[in-house]
Amino acid sequence: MTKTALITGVTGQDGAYLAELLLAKGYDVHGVKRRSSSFNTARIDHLYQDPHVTGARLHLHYGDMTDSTNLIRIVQEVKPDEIYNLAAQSHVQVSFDTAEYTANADAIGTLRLLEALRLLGLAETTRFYQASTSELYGLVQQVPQSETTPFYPRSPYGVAKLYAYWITVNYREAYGMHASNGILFNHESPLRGETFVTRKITRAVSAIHLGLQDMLWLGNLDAKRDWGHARDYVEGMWRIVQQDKGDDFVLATGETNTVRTFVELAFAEVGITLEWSGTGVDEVGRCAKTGKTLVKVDPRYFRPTEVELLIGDPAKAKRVLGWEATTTLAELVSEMVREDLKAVAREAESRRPDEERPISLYAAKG
Ligand code: NDP
Ligand code: GDR
Repeated sequence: MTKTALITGVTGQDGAYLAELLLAKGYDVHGVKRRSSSFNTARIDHLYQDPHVTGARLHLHYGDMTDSTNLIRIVQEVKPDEIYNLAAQSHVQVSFDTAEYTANADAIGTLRLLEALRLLGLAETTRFYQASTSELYGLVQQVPQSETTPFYPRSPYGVAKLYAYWITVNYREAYGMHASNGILFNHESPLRGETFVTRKITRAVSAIHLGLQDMLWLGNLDAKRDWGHARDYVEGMWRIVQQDKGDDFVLATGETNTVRTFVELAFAEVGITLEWSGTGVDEVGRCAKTGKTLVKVDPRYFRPTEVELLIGDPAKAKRVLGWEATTTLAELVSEMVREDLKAVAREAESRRPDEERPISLYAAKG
């Protein structure tokens, strides 16, 4: 029997990897995408199948997590065996500027989907996966962080995701739903959004190497993150949903590194060794060979409240799901820089000869 999955957030990093995985497993995949004034399907264009040709297995629906009737209609039409709720305003810093919207999409949006399942009589048949996050841990209580570590979110994003986490647990307990939380630590890839720190770094390193950008501006270099590869993590999501019962799992590598280390590894990929001097907002990273300043700190990227240290304990996932992260940080950085060298070069080629626009507009953003 062909299984049907519905993915909200299919146009995002994880949505793209998950859609690819589920299609390879023979699923019919339905994705929710937002209407946008410019194309927003670049990450899944390679998976797109002409709906006029019979046998197409990827189907896209316009929708939004803030629109209850839209979500009810999509769930009614698709009647999925599995829902992967990945849609979210997922940028922590942006959530301080758009706190209400973030709560609406990330917290109440999750409730809307769960309620749609109840209203449509699908609560006992459709399995539900919630994209929970290590941002729930926030202010350090204990490390490494596991399924039993207390939560203390530090941003409107983290607080919205806390609601989504608990409403998922509550619907599992109240209505016997097969509903699960994947508490995923940071996972990255060449498809990562350009304003998250890893991709901002690998794009900037590529543009600097190609002579298209002078400098990389960053915020807190001391923050520590447990970084894995998105491809590994979507496999974990699928395994969580295949369990006999809904449950909550941490997916992480179990290793942590500073933003500074990520920057060093990325520059090393293009043959540049960095030397650091100064502290706090005066810290700079220079090319050891030429002395040229390549990295500076801009306090605009500091967060009102920061999550300083994340390191996950994936023991339960290993024991129950047989899941383990397979990509080292060095491999991840290397793949991201290699792909960005190609992407940035392509972008540079496509510019008009007279165009002054900097290659990396992201240098000045998130
Ligand atoms: P992205 O930001 O890359 O993707 C988010 C997706 O959600 C995009 O498809 C986006 O659409 C969509 N979206 C945003 N707002 C809405 C809305 N109101 N209605 C419908 N769709 C919406 O995130 P990731 O792929 O990295 O993450 C997937 C999920 O996992 C998110 O919920 C995130 O919070 C969570 N998470 C991510 C982690 C990570 O390290 N990547 C770690 C832990 C949790 P559009 O393309 O149009 O913007
Ligand atoms: P995060 O990811 O907040 O962990 O959330 P992000 O890459 O944005 O930040 C990681 C750390 O790097 C520091 N930092 C900077 N961050 C950004 N974006 N830009 C900068 O210039 C910069 N300089 C330093 C940040 O302060 C932070 O400490 C991600 C998202 O995918 C969430 O949706 C997800 O839930 C969590 O990971 C797990």
